[in-house]
Amino acid sequence: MKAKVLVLNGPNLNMLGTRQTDIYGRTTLAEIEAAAQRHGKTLGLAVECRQSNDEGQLVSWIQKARGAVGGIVINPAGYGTTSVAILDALLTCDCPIVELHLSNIFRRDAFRHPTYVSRAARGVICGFGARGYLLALDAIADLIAEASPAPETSKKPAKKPARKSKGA
Ligand code: DHK
Repeated sequence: MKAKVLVLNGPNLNMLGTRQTDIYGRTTLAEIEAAAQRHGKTLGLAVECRQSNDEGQLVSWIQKARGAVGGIVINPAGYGTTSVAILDALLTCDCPIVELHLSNIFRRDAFRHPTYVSRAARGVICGFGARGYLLALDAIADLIAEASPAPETSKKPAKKPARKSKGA
């Protein structure tokens, strides 16, 4: 069965393609999601994408994902630096979490980092634009593969020949 990966996008990311294109690029969220789903297929992952401008909605989706997905990619957008609630929800999940930002937040205003989400994330990808989502899926696919037990390859040990009883 394909492992499921949830790709979550926070506030204002529904406006990608027209919003501050010098920073976030011209790729729309629909294009990013389609590319993520295509890339997921090549990695053997079932990618489910969701976006919300509401903190509570994002928290509810993370709660539902708990135990049901093999990994989470999250671009928390503005909630990264404000939402303890999203951090707490992520901390309840055992699966690998990758935090993602289209822009390199470390080259931008200091208030954009650090983020709360980083405390729950296995790693952070930022500054690679829309390509970052594909990199995040690569990372999640590797982490899932590493965590799953390798298939049995060794042959059963050969049976010891039965000992001849004395006098036989
Ligand atoms: C997107 C946002 O909306 C900002 O609030 C973050 C992030 C950066 C991004 O680069 O994807 O600070």
